[in-house]
Amino acid sequence: MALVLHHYWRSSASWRVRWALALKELPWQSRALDIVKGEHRSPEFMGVRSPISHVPCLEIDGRPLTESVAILEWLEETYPTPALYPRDPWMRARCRQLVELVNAGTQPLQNLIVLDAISHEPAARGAWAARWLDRGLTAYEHALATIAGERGAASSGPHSLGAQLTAADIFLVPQLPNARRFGVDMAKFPRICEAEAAALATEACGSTAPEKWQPTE
Ligand SMILES: N[C@@H](CCC(=O)N[C@@H](CS)C(=O)NCC(=O)O)C(=O)O
Repeated sequence: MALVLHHYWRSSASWRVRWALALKELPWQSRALDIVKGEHRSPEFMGVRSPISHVPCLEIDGRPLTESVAILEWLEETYPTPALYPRDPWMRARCRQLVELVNAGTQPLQNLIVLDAISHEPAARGAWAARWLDRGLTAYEHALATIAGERGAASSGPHSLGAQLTAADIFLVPQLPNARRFGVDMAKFPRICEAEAAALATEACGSTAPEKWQPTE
């Protein structure tokens, strides 16, 4: 199967997909776009690959698929091991809840197109992004405490859902450089920081991090 990923090095949603591909050990071709330069708004990209002009887009044997949740679920169903979602239905639901806290409840509010609509003044953009990142991470930290209570304190951590890295971590961790960049006080989120440290230490994560994909010029 030929996999071609259209992505931007600093896009959190792009990092999710690079990471899932690495975990599944799938080879893929890279098509880098610079969304700060507006390359994702070209008629060719919007017309054929991503009508909403978002990265990432994974082309699967020439068929373009956007939305990182849909991409991860397709990868999971097509290449089930190693698993990105827990098998237990309740923990699977919890995993999807954490995924959506980031995907629907946090990331869209600090997206480039939203910041452009809010203000072109850096301080105002930063305050807006920090506000919604702080809200989303507060909810995520709270959810981790609830889940740990359900599972028993002994089984909590180091990852979001316990011993195994899951899709929840793959959505959470790429959001955190943005939170720091916009000045969110990460000391308020000890479990999130623990999950981040554990995820960053995994082999598959390393090659997929933004700095590995940052253009040299
Ligand atoms: N829900 C989408 C979000 C995609 C998204 O928002 N991508 C951002 C980069 S992280 C983007 O392309 N932004 C372009 C813009 O704001 O103009 C997904 O998970 O794939």
